[in-house]
Amino acid sequence: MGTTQATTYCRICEPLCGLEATVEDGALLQIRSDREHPLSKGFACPKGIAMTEVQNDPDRVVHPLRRRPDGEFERVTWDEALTDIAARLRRIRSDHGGEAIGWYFGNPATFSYSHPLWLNSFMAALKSPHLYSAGSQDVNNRFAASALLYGSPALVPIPDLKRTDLLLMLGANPLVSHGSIITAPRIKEELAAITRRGGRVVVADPRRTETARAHEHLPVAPDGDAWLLLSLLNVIFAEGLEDRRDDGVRARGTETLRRLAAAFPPEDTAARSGVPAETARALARDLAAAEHAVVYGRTGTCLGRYGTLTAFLIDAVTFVTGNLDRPGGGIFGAAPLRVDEILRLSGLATYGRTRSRVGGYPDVLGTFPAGVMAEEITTPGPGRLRALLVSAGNPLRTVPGTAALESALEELDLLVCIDLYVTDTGRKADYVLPATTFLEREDLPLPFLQNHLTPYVTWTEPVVAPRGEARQEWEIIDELARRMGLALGAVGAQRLAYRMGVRPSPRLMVDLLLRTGPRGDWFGLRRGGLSLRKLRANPHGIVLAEHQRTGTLRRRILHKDKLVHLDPPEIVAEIERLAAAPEPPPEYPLRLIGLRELRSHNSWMHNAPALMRGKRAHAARVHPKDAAEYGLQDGQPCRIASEHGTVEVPVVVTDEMSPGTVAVPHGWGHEGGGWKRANAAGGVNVNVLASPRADDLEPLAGMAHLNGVPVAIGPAT
Ligand SMILES: Nc1nc2c(c(=O)[nH]1)N[C@H]1C(S)=C(S)[C@@H](COP(=O)(O)OP(=O)(O)OC[C@H]3O[C@@H](n4cnc5c(=O)[nH]c(N)nc54)[C@H](O)[C@@H]3O)O[C@H]1N2
Ligand SMILES: Nc1nc2c(c(=O)[nH]1)N[C@H]1C(S)=C(S)[C@@H](COP(=O)(O)OP(=O)(O)OC[C@H]3O[C@@H](n4cnc5c(=O)[nH]c(N)nc54)[C@H](O)[C@@H]3O)O[C@H]1N2
Ligand code: SF4
Ligand SMILES: [Mo]
Repeated sequence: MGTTQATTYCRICEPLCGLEATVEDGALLQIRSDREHPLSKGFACPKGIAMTEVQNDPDRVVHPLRRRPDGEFERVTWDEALTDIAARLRRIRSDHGGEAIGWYFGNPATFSYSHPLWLNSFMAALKSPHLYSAGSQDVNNRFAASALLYGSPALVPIPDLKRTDLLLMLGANPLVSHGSIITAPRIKEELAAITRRGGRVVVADPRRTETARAHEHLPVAPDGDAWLLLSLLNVIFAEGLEDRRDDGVRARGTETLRRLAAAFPPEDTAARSGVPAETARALARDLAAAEHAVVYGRTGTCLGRYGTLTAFLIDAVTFVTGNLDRPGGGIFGAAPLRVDEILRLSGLATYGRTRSRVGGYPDVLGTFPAGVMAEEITTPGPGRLRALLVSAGNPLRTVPGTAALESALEELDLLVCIDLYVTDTGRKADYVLPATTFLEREDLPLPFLQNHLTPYVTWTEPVVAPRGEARQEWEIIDELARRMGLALGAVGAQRLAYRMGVRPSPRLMVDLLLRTGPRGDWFGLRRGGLSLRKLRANPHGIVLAEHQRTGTLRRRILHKDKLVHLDPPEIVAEIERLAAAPEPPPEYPLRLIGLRELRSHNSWMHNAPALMRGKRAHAARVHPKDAAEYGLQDGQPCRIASEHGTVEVPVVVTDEMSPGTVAVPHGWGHEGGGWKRANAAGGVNVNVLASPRADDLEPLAGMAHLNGVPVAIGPAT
């Protein structure tokens, strides 16, 4: 067969960097960055390069596995696995209804265009509300805030880095994460360019991160962002600094917001936000005065107690300073496919249409918070969750309250994991089904198209054949549905096709959507328009324009009055809850936050040798003052206790931390059934410290409380 080269793109994180794969005799030999990719231009990070080692990992699951009573896994055929799983699901469905069957999909699922579509169809066909995802540990608050502000959870602004003069970035570390809810390969350079042209990047973070070091660091208290943002609004309103141009999108409720913000002068919020009053005042004035300014927040602002409120306030500051939907501000990207339209028509763009049985949380894009899963399994009554499918996720390392979830999973009648490995979660499963890697499947970056800083579209074919018997998720779901007698169809056309006995492939659907989209070729009616064929002829992708269009928000808002809503009652209630927030318990005087590392990716890349070189070890970071006060020494094990659990992990003493704050990366402490190197890497699972309680989630989006967790520290015993 010889050696061939194939162009593709990385689907580990959001920049979607271009990759070149070398394939020898049908197997992946090497991955390099794609120099001809118009946006990543030869950049790829160590994780993307190390994907070769995941692809070829001897520990990978490449055949269906069934767990034996002794806990060991044995190889079975696809037919045996699917026949038994379908029969058990059918039985559960006839005894308890489709609502007894649930699905948790993890982060990598969203990087596949076909996987989410098919699993949504599957769950819709079952009429089951038990859909969970990594979103409640990540970004659902952002979607909820957009639903409240714009009437659509899918309208999420991205910071226009290429044209802004002042970026206030809260709780994000793009020099390590490479950017999230924005697709901008080479984001480090985009940020550097802001300062190079005389602008500023202010990084609000309790830790002096890699990004903060490269720019202006504004130390903040964990979970203090809502206080800070309200005080910025306070100053802007009190000093009459609002933007008064009337040519842009308009809002309702400004007076209510002004009244609410009046109670949060910077002098009063400083103790909670960690930002001195004078600094907050100056920042508010600078944001108002800048020609182009934007506020952007990511996971550091999502995983606290007030995630939806914080996301709402982020856009509110961008709006009142006249920067929403304007160049250099918060802009709303568009995809060359009608993504928001598709979501809306297929009934997937929901917020609060239904409520969870346990906890009563509103759905976000049809999903409930993963933090209620454990109690949904253990709480008797109609709608009790009895069977769970997990695809591309490892909830026993990523969802809060691991111990409770782990014992709840034992109570299930059936647990099936679709993954690349027998993970920490997979080890508990009745079946582990082998999924293809992204290198083994075709793709289009569907949910990320509208997040591109530079409008762009690409398509990739698989670069290698699936190893062993690995299958794509949509194929597995399709086959399972067939054996269960379910007609899939999240999108109307798909449902119709199924009824007529046609099983449309995702490829066919995407070609249709591309060709009939805003830039489509309309089957030849528009010359040079997009089609799958055109994308296939351009393997490095196609840049569609220099910038995303602005001035489109009014048309896209789904509130009937076409106004931005600055006074939703949910937000008014959250501000009242914030104002009444109790002081944290004195027994747990420190705050635990997360930390992402360049060579880790959530919980799933610790088995790649290239990423684990140099005796990498898990550690907690604390400030020298705290180390001295609590008797900790650099390199020595320390004990971290919360109300919910305890871990012991070596400590790194560093003044990059704010005093009173402890940072511990998540996704370590493996005890998977397959990945030996990951297991041997040691470390601890920090999510045992997070609350397992279903009533302990953020009320508006069910966000897990993973940042700002009250903890106590001391030497390990
Ligand atoms: N304490 C704390 N917890 C956190 C966070 C935090 O900051 N702090 N961050 C949260 C965030 S933002 C996220 S996104 C979540 C992630 O949470 P999860 O998505 O639950 O977990 P991952 O570690 O991303 O695991 C992904 C799994 O998918 C598998 N996989 C990879 N590619 C594929 C594929 O193509 N198909 C299939 N079927 N499987 C695949 C991997 O082997 C791995 O087992 O963690 C959250 N948890
Ligand atoms: N190398 C690598 N890259 C990744 C990932 C990975 O695991 N490894 N994960 C990917 C995923 S799934 C996601 S969602 C993105 C996340 O992308 P980012 O959100 O940019 O990544 P984080 O490094 O988690 O940045 C969060 C920052 O918030 C800070 N922080 C914590 N609490 C608070 C707070 O209360 N207020 C403020 N203002 N800051 C706070 C933390 O110190 C941290 O620096 O990264 C993606 N990219
Ligand atoms: S930054 Fe790294 S992991 Fe993320 S898309 Fe690019 S190469 Fe892949
Ligand atoms: Mo994430």
